[in-house]
Amino acid sequence: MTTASTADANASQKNQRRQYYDRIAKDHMTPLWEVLGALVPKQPNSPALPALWRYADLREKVLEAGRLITAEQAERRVLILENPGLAGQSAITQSLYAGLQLILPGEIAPAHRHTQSALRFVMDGEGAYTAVDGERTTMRRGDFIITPSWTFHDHGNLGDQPVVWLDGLDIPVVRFLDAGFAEHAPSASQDAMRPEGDALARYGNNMVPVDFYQEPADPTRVFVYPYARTLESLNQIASGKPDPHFGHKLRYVNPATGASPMPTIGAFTQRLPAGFETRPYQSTDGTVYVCLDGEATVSVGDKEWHLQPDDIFVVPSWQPLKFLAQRDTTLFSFSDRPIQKSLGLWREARL
Ligand code: 1HN
Repeated sequence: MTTASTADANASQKNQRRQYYDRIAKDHMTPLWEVLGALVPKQPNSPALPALWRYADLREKVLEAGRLITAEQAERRVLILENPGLAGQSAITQSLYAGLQLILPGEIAPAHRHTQSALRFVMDGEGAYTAVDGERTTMRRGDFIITPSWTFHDHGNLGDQPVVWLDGLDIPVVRFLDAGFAEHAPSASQDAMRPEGDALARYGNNMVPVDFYQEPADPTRVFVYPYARTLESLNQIASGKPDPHFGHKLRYVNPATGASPMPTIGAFTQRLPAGFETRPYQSTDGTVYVCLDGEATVSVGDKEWHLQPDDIFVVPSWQPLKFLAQRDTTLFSFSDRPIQKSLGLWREARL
Protein backbone atom coordinates (compact mmCIF):
# COMPACT_ATOMS: atom_id res chain seq x y z
CA MET A 1 0.00 0.00 0.00
CA THR A 2 1.13 3.53 -0.64
CA THR A 3 1.60 5.94 2.22
CA ALA A 4 -1.44 7.90 1.07
CA SER A 5 -3.75 4.89 1.15
CA THR A 6 -2.41 3.86 4.60
CA ALA A 7 -3.32 7.31 5.85
CA ASP A 8 -6.77 6.94 4.25
CA ALA A 9 -7.26 3.57 5.92
CA ASN A 10 -6.24 4.99 9.30
CA ALA A 11 -8.59 7.94 8.90
CA SER A 12 -11.44 5.65 7.94
CA GLN A 13 -10.80 3.36 10.91
CA LYS A 14 -10.66 6.35 13.25
CA ASN A 15 -13.93 7.55 11.79
CA GLN A 16 -15.60 4.15 12.20
CA ARG A 17 -14.47 3.97 15.82
CA ARG A 18 -15.70 7.48 16.53
CA GLN A 19 -19.14 6.59 15.10
CA TYR A 20 -19.14 3.39 17.13
CA TYR A 21 -18.29 5.32 20.32
CA ASP A 22 -21.15 7.72 19.58
CA ARG A 23 -23.60 4.82 19.13
CA ILE A 24 -22.61 2.95 22.30
CA ALA A 25 -22.68 6.22 24.28
CA LYS A 26 -26.48 6.12 23.89
CA ASP A 27 -26.37 2.86 25.87
CA HIS A 28 -24.12 4.47 28.50
CA MET A 29 -21.07 2.51 27.44
CA THR A 30 -17.61 3.79 26.62
CA PRO A 31 -14.41 2.04 25.43
CA LEU A 32 -11.83 1.24 28.09
CA TRP A 33 -8.95 1.19 25.59
CA GLU A 34 -9.22 4.95 25.08
CA VAL A 35 -8.73 5.67 28.81
CA LEU A 36 -6.80 2.70 30.19
CA GLY A 37 -3.50 4.58 30.54
CA ALA A 38 -5.15 7.41 32.48
CA LEU A 39 -7.14 5.00 34.68
CA VAL A 40 -4.11 2.94 35.64
CA PRO A 41 -1.15 5.35 35.56
CA LYS A 42 2.41 4.11 35.99
CA GLN A 43 2.67 6.43 38.98
CA PRO A 44 0.40 9.02 40.65
CA ASN A 45 -0.38 11.95 38.37
CA SER A 46 -2.53 14.15 40.60
CA PRO A 47 -4.56 16.98 39.09
CA ALA A 48 -3.84 18.82 42.36
CA LEU A 49 -1.03 21.37 41.99
CA PRO A 50 1.65 22.51 44.44
CA ALA A 51 0.33 25.77 45.93
CA LEU A 52 1.19 28.31 48.64
CA TRP A 53 -0.97 30.64 50.74
CA ARG A 54 0.89 33.38 52.61
CA TYR A 55 -1.19 34.10 55.69
CA ALA A 56 0.63 37.41 56.28
CA ASP A 57 -0.66 38.60 52.87
CA LEU A 58 -4.14 37.10 53.31
CA ARG A 59 -4.84 38.09 56.91
CA GLU A 60 -6.59 41.36 55.98
CA LYS A 61 -8.85 39.52 53.53
CA VAL A 62 -9.75 36.96 56.18
CA LEU A 63 -10.62 39.75 58.63
CA GLU A 64 -12.69 41.46 55.90
CA ALA A 65 -15.06 38.47 55.95
CA GLY A 66 -15.74 39.44 59.57
CA ARG A 67 -17.29 42.72 58.37
CA LEU A 68 -19.43 41.04 55.70
CA ILE A 69 -21.04 38.16 57.58
CA THR A 70 -21.39 37.13 61.21
CA ALA A 71 -20.29 33.73 62.48
CA GLU A 72 -23.94 33.03 63.26
CA GLN A 73 -25.11 33.91 59.73
CA ALA A 74 -22.32 31.87 58.16
CA GLU A 75 -22.59 28.98 60.68
CA ARG A 76 -18.83 28.68 60.05
CA ARG A 77 -17.05 31.77 58.71
CA VAL A 78 -14.36 30.11 56.63
CA LEU A 79 -12.38 30.94 53.52
CA ILE A 80 -11.71 27.67 51.74
CA LEU A 81 -8.14 27.11 50.54
CA GLU A 82 -8.92 25.64 47.16
CA ASN A 83 -6.26 23.85 45.17
CA PRO A 84 -5.81 25.71 41.83
CA GLY A 85 -5.87 22.34 40.04
CA LEU A 86 -9.18 21.36 41.70
CA ALA A 87 -11.22 24.52 41.09
CA GLY A 88 -14.83 24.34 42.28
CA GLN A 89 -14.25 21.21 44.35
CA SER A 90 -13.64 22.78 47.79
CA ALA A 91 -10.55 20.60 48.08
CA ILE A 92 -6.87 21.24 48.77
CA THR A 93 -5.93 17.68 47.77
CA GLN A 94 -8.09 15.02 46.14
CA SER A 95 -9.05 13.70 49.61
CA LEU A 96 -8.79 16.71 51.94
CA TYR A 97 -10.38 20.09 52.50
CA ALA A 98 -8.69 23.05 54.21
CA GLY A 99 -9.93 26.50 55.19
CA LEU A 100 -9.13 29.50 57.37
CA GLN A 101 -11.79 30.07 60.02
CA LEU A 102 -12.34 33.43 61.70
CA ILE A 103 -14.18 34.00 64.97
CA LEU A 104 -14.50 37.50 66.41
CA PRO A 105 -14.73 38.49 70.08
CA GLY A 106 -18.13 37.59 71.52
CA GLU A 107 -19.11 35.34 68.63
CA ILE A 108 -20.09 31.71 68.73
CA ALA A 109 -20.11 29.11 65.96
CA PRO A 110 -23.09 26.94 66.92
CA ALA A 111 -22.83 23.30 67.96
CA HIS A 112 -23.33 20.63 65.33
CA ARG A 113 -21.95 17.29 64.31
CA HIS A 114 -21.25 15.51 61.04
CA THR A 115 -19.67 12.34 59.78
CA GLN A 116 -16.75 14.34 58.38
CA SER A 117 -13.74 14.40 60.72
CA ALA A 118 -12.05 17.73 61.37
CA LEU A 119 -8.84 19.13 62.76
CA ARG A 120 -8.02 22.68 63.82
CA PHE A 121 -4.54 24.14 63.81
CA VAL A 122 -4.53 27.44 65.70
CA MET A 123 -2.69 30.26 63.91
CA ASP A 124 -3.64 33.76 65.03
CA GLY A 125 -5.10 35.43 68.12
CA GLU A 126 -6.00 34.28 71.61
CA GLY A 127 -9.14 33.79 73.64
CA ALA A 128 -11.16 31.33 71.57
CA TYR A 129 -12.26 27.89 72.62
CA THR A 130 -13.56 24.77 70.93
CA ALA A 131 -15.89 22.40 72.73
CA VAL A 132 -15.92 18.73 71.70
CA ASP A 133 -18.58 16.41 73.11
CA GLY A 134 -19.10 18.52 76.23
CA GLU A 135 -15.54 19.60 77.05
CA ARG A 136 -14.00 22.94 76.17
CA THR A 137 -10.41 23.60 75.32
CA THR A 138 -8.78 27.03 75.06
CA MET A 139 -7.18 27.45 71.64
CA ARG A 140 -3.55 28.56 71.61
CA ARG A 141 -1.20 29.11 68.68
CA GLY A 142 0.21 25.81 67.43
CA ASP A 143 -2.36 23.66 69.24
CA PHE A 144 -3.63 20.70 67.24
CA ILE A 145 -7.27 20.01 68.07
CA ILE A 146 -9.54 17.32 66.63
CA THR A 147 -13.27 16.81 66.28
CA PRO A 148 -13.68 13.15 65.29
CA SER A 149 -16.57 11.97 63.15
CA TRP A 150 -20.02 12.53 64.71
CA THR A 151 -18.75 14.43 67.77
CA PHE A 152 -20.67 17.60 68.65
CA HIS A 153 -18.52 20.71 68.40
CA ASP A 154 -18.93 24.46 68.77
CA HIS A 155 -16.52 27.35 68.95
CA GLY A 156 -16.58 30.65 70.80
CA ASN A 157 -14.38 33.69 71.36
CA LEU A 158 -14.32 34.98 74.94
CA GLY A 159 -11.32 37.25 74.35
CA ASP A 160 -10.79 40.63 72.73
CA GLN A 161 -8.97 39.62 69.53
CA PRO A 162 -10.01 37.99 66.26
CA VAL A 163 -8.92 34.35 66.28
CA VAL A 164 -8.03 32.43 63.12
CA TRP A 165 -7.25 28.77 62.72
CA LEU A 166 -6.71 26.34 59.88
CA ASP A 167 -9.44 23.73 59.49
CA GLY A 168 -8.63 20.39 57.87
CA LEU A 169 -11.46 17.99 57.03
CA ASP A 170 -11.91 14.73 55.11
CA ILE A 171 -14.84 16.25 53.17
CA PRO A 172 -13.79 14.93 49.73
CA VAL A 173 -13.42 11.40 51.14
CA VAL A 174 -16.85 11.42 52.73
CA ARG A 175 -18.34 12.95 49.56
CA PHE A 176 -16.67 10.26 47.42
CA LEU A 177 -18.16 7.57 49.65
CA ASP A 178 -21.59 9.27 49.78
CA ALA A 179 -21.50 8.87 53.54
CA GLY A 180 -22.27 12.41 54.70
CA PHE A 181 -24.71 13.08 57.55
CA ALA A 182 -25.00 16.21 59.70
CA GLU A 183 -27.23 17.66 62.39
CA HIS A 184 -27.48 20.67 64.66
CA ALA A 185 -27.23 20.27 68.42
CA PRO A 186 -30.31 21.26 70.48
CA SER A 187 -28.51 24.37 71.80
CA ALA A 188 -25.94 26.63 70.14
CA SER A 189 -23.34 26.16 72.91
CA GLN A 190 -22.82 22.77 74.51
CA ASP A 191 -23.11 22.63 78.27
CA ALA A 192 -19.77 21.80 79.86
CA MET A 193 -20.05 18.22 81.10
CA ARG A 194 -16.43 18.01 82.24
CA PRO A 195 -13.87 20.65 83.29
CA GLU A 196 -11.26 21.85 80.82
CA GLY A 197 -8.28 19.48 80.75
CA ASP A 198 -10.26 16.41 81.80
CA ALA A 199 -9.65 14.35 78.64
CA LEU A 200 -5.96 15.21 78.59
CA ALA A 201 -5.58 14.15 82.24
CA ARG A 202 -7.45 10.87 81.78
CA TYR A 203 -6.24 9.79 78.34
CA GLY A 204 -3.26 11.99 77.47
CA ASN A 205 -0.67 11.36 80.16
CA ASN A 206 0.50 7.82 79.39
CA MET A 207 -2.45 6.42 81.32
CA VAL A 208 -6.09 5.61 80.61
CA PRO A 209 -9.02 4.85 82.93
CA VAL A 210 -8.61 1.36 84.39
CA ASP A 211 -11.54 -0.15 82.50
CA PHE A 212 -10.88 1.61 79.19
CA TYR A 213 -9.94 -0.54 76.21
CA GLN A 214 -10.24 0.98 72.77
CA GLU A 215 -10.86 -0.56 69.35
CA PRO A 216 -7.85 0.17 67.12
CA ALA A 217 -9.86 2.22 64.60
CA ASP A 218 -11.64 4.39 67.18
CA PRO A 219 -10.61 8.04 67.38
CA THR A 220 -8.71 9.18 70.45
CA ARG A 221 -10.43 10.70 73.48
CA VAL A 222 -7.52 13.15 73.60
CA PHE A 223 -8.94 15.93 71.46
CA VAL A 224 -6.26 18.55 72.04
CA TYR A 225 -2.52 18.21 71.54
CA PRO A 226 -1.20 21.42 73.13
CA TYR A 227 1.68 23.06 71.29
CA ALA A 228 3.49 23.57 74.61
CA ARG A 229 3.82 19.78 74.88
CA THR A 230 4.78 19.37 71.21
CA LEU A 231 7.51 21.99 71.68
CA GLU A 232 8.89 20.17 74.72
CA SER A 233 9.40 17.09 72.55
CA LEU A 234 10.81 18.95 69.56
CA ASN A 235 13.22 20.98 71.69
CA GLN A 236 14.38 17.85 73.52
CA ILE A 237 15.02 15.72 70.41
CA ALA A 238 16.48 18.57 68.34
CA SER A 239 19.92 18.02 69.87
CA GLY A 240 20.04 14.57 68.25
CA LYS A 241 20.97 13.65 64.70
CA PRO A 242 18.30 14.68 62.19
CA ASP A 243 16.85 12.12 59.77
CA PRO A 244 18.14 12.85 56.23
CA HIS A 245 14.61 13.17 54.76
CA PHE A 246 12.59 14.50 57.69
CA GLY A 247 14.86 16.34 60.07
CA HIS A 248 13.17 15.70 63.43
CA LYS A 249 9.64 14.57 62.65
CA LEU A 250 6.96 13.08 64.89
CA ARG A 251 3.48 11.88 64.12
CA TYR A 252 0.57 12.62 66.43
CA VAL A 253 -1.06 9.44 67.80
CA ASN A 254 -3.95 8.16 69.77
CA PRO A 255 -1.97 7.37 72.94
CA ALA A 256 -4.23 4.42 73.77
CA THR A 257 -3.53 2.60 70.50
CA GLY A 258 -0.56 4.18 68.72
CA ALA A 259 -2.78 4.73 65.67
CA SER A 260 -3.53 8.08 64.07
CA PRO A 261 -5.75 10.32 66.25
CA MET A 262 -8.50 9.96 63.63
CA PRO A 263 -8.88 7.15 61.07
CA THR A 264 -8.93 9.41 58.00
CA ILE A 265 -6.45 12.22 58.76
CA GLY A 266 -2.89 11.89 60.05
CA ALA A 267 -0.94 14.81 61.49
CA PHE A 268 2.74 15.51 62.00
CA THR A 269 5.12 17.98 63.60
CA GLN A 270 8.62 18.59 62.35
CA ARG A 271 11.76 20.56 63.20
CA LEU A 272 14.41 21.39 60.63
CA PRO A 273 17.60 22.67 62.26
CA ALA A 274 19.18 25.85 60.87
CA GLY A 275 21.39 25.04 57.88
CA PHE A 276 19.84 21.58 57.37
CA GLU A 277 18.91 20.41 53.88
CA THR A 278 16.59 17.42 53.48
CA ARG A 279 17.06 14.73 50.84
CA PRO A 280 14.26 14.67 48.22
CA TYR A 281 11.18 12.72 49.28
CA GLN A 282 7.95 11.55 47.67
CA SER A 283 4.86 9.96 49.19
CA THR A 284 1.39 9.10 47.96
CA ASP A 285 -0.38 11.08 50.67
CA GLY A 286 -0.92 14.61 49.42
CA THR A 287 0.01 16.78 52.41
CA VAL A 288 -0.89 20.23 53.73
CA TYR A 289 1.93 22.02 55.61
CA VAL A 290 1.96 25.03 57.90
CA CYS A 291 5.21 26.83 58.69
CA LEU A 292 4.76 27.76 62.32
CA ASP A 293 8.17 29.20 62.99
CA GLY A 294 11.49 29.81 61.26
CA GLU A 295 12.65 30.36 57.71
CA ALA A 296 13.24 27.79 54.98
CA THR A 297 13.27 27.26 51.25
CA VAL A 298 10.96 24.49 50.11
CA SER A 299 10.75 22.97 46.68
CA VAL A 300 7.66 21.01 45.64
CA GLY A 301 7.84 19.58 42.11
CA ASP A 302 8.74 22.52 39.86
CA LYS A 303 7.80 25.16 42.47
CA GLU A 304 10.09 26.78 45.03
CA TRP A 305 9.07 29.08 47.87
CA HIS A 306 10.85 30.95 50.62
CA LEU A 307 8.85 30.02 53.72
CA GLN A 308 7.96 32.44 56.47
CA PRO A 309 5.90 31.86 59.61
CA ASP A 310 2.17 31.23 58.93
CA ASP A 311 2.72 30.18 55.32
CA ILE A 312 0.51 27.26 54.27
CA PHE A 313 1.42 25.05 51.31
CA VAL A 314 0.25 21.81 49.75
CA VAL A 315 2.37 18.97 48.40
CA PRO A 316 0.21 16.82 46.11
CA SER A 317 0.71 13.06 45.90
CA TRP A 318 4.13 11.97 44.65
CA GLN A 319 5.49 15.50 44.06
CA PRO A 320 9.18 15.56 45.08
CA LEU A 321 9.65 17.59 48.27
CA LYS A 322 12.85 19.17 49.58
CA PHE A 323 13.65 21.68 52.34
CA LEU A 324 16.61 23.90 53.09
CA ALA A 325 16.24 25.60 56.47
CA GLN A 326 17.88 28.99 56.94
CA ARG A 327 16.81 29.06 60.59
CA ASP A 328 15.40 26.47 63.00
CA THR A 329 12.03 25.79 61.36
CA THR A 330 8.94 24.16 62.83
CA LEU A 331 6.30 22.67 60.54
CA PHE A 332 2.87 21.15 61.14
CA SER A 333 1.36 18.93 58.47
CA PHE A 334 -1.61 16.68 57.79
CA SER A 335 -2.58 14.14 55.15
CA ASP A 336 -4.78 11.13 54.39
CA ARG A 337 -1.96 8.71 55.26
CA PRO A 338 -4.01 6.61 57.73
CA ILE A 339 -6.56 5.83 55.00
CA GLN A 340 -3.88 4.82 52.54
CA LYS A 341 -2.03 2.79 55.18
CA SER A 342 -5.11 0.88 56.24
CA LEU A 343 -5.92 0.07 52.60
CA GLY A 344 -2.36 -1.03 51.84
CA LEU A 345 -1.92 1.76 49.29
CA TRP A 346 0.59 4.09 50.94
CA ARG A 347 4.02 4.35 49.31
CA GLU A 348 7.02 6.58 49.78
CA ALA A 349 10.33 7.08 48.00
CA ARG A 350 13.34 8.34 49.92
CA LEU A 351 15.58 9.66 47.18
C1 1HN B 1 -17.22 22.56 60.11
O1 1HN B 1 -18.08 21.94 60.90
C2 1HN B 1 -16.28 23.41 60.64
O2 1HN B 1 -16.95 22.98 62.87
C3 1HN B 1 -15.37 24.04 59.83
O3 1HN B 1 -15.57 24.56 62.55
C4 1HN B 1 -15.38 23.85 58.48
C5 1HN B 1 -16.36 22.81 56.54
C6 1HN B 1 -17.30 22.01 55.99
C7 1HN B 1 -18.22 21.35 56.79
C8 1HN B 1 -18.20 21.50 58.15
C9 1HN B 1 -16.27 23.66 62.13
C10 1HN B 1 -16.33 23.01 57.91
C11 1HN B 1 -17.26 22.35 58.72
